[in-house]
Amino acid sequence: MTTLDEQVASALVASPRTIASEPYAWPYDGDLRPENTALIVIDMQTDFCGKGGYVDCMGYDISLTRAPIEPIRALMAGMRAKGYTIIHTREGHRPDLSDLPANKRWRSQRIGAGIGDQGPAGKILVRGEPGWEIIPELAPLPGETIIDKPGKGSFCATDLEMILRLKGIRNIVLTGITTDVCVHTTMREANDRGFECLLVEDCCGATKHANHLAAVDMVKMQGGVFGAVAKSTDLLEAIR
Ligand code: C5J
Repeated sequence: MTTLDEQVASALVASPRTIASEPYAWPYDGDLRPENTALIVIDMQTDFCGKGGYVDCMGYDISLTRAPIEPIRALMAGMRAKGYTIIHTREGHRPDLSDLPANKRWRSQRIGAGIGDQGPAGKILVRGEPGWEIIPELAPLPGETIIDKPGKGSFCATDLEMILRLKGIRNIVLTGITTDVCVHTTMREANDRGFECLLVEDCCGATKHANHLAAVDMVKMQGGVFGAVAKSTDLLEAIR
């Protein structure tokens, strides 16, 4: 009589499941299953990729942060269909701004998009405001976890780690915006906690394309210092 763990281990030795990624075939041990892998979709909110949101108010080109919408939609549909855990995050602050550090507010005011101030999409980066909502194209399904975070990393001041551990998740697929800020911070936090991370490059975007490219490149250094990088089509192919 073998245990479930032993059966999984021998199935992995017989046929490991990895995807075409750089700098190594991910996950490192070939243990890619819906039961142990989550897709995290980071901050696909109007404030980051919609007209009148935070990024738009700062004067950045939102076509860069909108570029990953369609690839994320396709990846999310494919992973949902196979039973993978889907988690969404939203960056935002309490309406009374009690969780907004003064320096974060000051910096945003300097660039003309004060967090907590009224903008075309409501109060900027404030929970419950129109700009803070996840865009309709990528709306969570009922029952999917949504993590509300006051900072850039999804593990800071949230229950994300507890939820992942209780679900038995050890592989994390990262998508969303922005590659160099919230996606990277979350990937670093997850990697330091021992999660096996994959950045899906066409499912991310930054406010400056060169920063997106640099952030992708950083992951691949030192043999995959934060994990690996793949394209969504290769991930979809692997889980087909
Ligand atoms: C930023 C984010 N860039 N979601 N937030 O402030 O990356």
